[in-house]
Amino acid sequence: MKLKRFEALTLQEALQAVKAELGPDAVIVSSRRVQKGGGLFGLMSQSMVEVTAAVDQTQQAEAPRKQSLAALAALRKASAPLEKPKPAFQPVEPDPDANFREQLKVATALDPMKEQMQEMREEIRRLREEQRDPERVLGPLRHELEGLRIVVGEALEHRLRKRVDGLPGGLMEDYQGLVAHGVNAQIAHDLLRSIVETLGTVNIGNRDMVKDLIVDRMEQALSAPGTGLGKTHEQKIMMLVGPTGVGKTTTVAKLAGMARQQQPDCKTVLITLDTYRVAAVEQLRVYAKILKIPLEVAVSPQDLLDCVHRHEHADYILIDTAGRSPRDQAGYDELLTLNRGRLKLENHLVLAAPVAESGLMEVVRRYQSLPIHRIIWTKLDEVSTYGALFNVLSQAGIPVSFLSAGQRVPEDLEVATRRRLVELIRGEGLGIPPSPSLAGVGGGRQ
Ligand SMILES: Nc1nc2c(ncn2[C@@H]2O[C@H](COP(=O)(O)OP(=O)(O)OP(=O)(O)O)[C@@H](O)[C@H]2O)c(=O)[nH]1
Ligand SMILES: [Mg+2]
Repeated sequence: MKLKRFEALTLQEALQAVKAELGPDAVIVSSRRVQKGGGLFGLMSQSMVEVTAAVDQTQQAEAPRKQSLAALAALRKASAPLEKPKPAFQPVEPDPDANFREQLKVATALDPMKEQMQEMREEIRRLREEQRDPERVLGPLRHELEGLRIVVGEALEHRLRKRVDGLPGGLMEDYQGLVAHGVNAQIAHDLLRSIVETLGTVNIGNRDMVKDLIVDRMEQALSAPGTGLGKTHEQKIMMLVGPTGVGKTTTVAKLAGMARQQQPDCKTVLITLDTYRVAAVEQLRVYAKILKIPLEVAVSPQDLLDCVHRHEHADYILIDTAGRSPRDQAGYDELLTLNRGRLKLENHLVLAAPVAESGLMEVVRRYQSLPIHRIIWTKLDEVSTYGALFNVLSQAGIPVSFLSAGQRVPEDLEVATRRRLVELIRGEGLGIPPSPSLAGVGGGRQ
């Protein structure tokens, strides 16, 4: 067996060289692409094909004999009489080049596939390396994200600067503080702009003056406060209305408790109109029992009138109503009917602080024509910013009567003042002191 290596620019050329030197019986052992030459740093290197071929030397030694036999046969064929009849079946002469041609065909087909395989191997190697070192992939992504963050930050900053156009730099912090607490950007801007106009350029640098004026202006933007339970010589009939689950019944019980604590000589009566919800009456009955005050259940406007007449000497009549969605027209019409009757009702719309500002405004718009005399804010303990309250109140122009910040009955209720509201809106906290609740009623805080 003889082994020999051939190099050529193309595979075909290399195979021709193999055939010329080793004959058609040569077998291709391997073929591959190699870079050749190129001098310094391989700059001028060239891609070549390297073919290793083998041939059985005994066969090769027979080649000249085969050639002379073939030549003899050809001579015989030429000298044979022309008329010799052809046999019906002619044996096929073995083609000495067939094997070689077949090899050439296979090698030609394999050559591009080999290159593709090489590329795939390279890709797999690269992927494996990336897996081993994810930072190589994540690094550029991280840089891109950082770039985006900077661009978005700059765009926001630009918007903010445009919006606070006209505000001196010294008020920027106040502006951002109000907006961070949920005060509408436009409302905050208008408020601070009015302060700039009042203080002028001389006093705008005086932080104390600025702070006091912010508080003053915010208080002015809120309607005159409610009077709490404020004892009057007239009977006070307070009716709590509002969407479902906002804390109407709990607040009615808290109000009854507050009345009892603050004015022990006053007589309070509870009336519930909520006969829709299972256990609604029971819920209030428990509180009435603990507070030792009467509870009436009214099922119609006439019934309500009769109840009130029965308790004409009571100082406070607190009415609980069924929760109504702002889209419940029939329920709203019932409340309208009550208000058009002979009773002088003071309607307190109960709003829960966790509701989105748009939802709060929808409720206010819905109930406005009752009319709403006061707003009670509940669940203040469930949110951390109160800017939305300011937005709603300054648009609606309705005073706030009470603030509720917890489930404890009657403790978690306080009379609203404008100062207190502004404190809350400016982020100065709830600060309601903890105290024991009515024995186990109202689902007090754990
Ligand atoms: N965290 C917190 N929960 C409150 C507050 N006020 C009421 N709740 C709770 O809110 C839930 C609903 O209170 P309810 O008084 O039944 O509400 P409602 O408006 O009468 O409900 P409906 O009669 O079904 O419309 C209860 O679990 C109360 O304890 C509050 O200020 N803070
Ligand atoms: Mg209720």
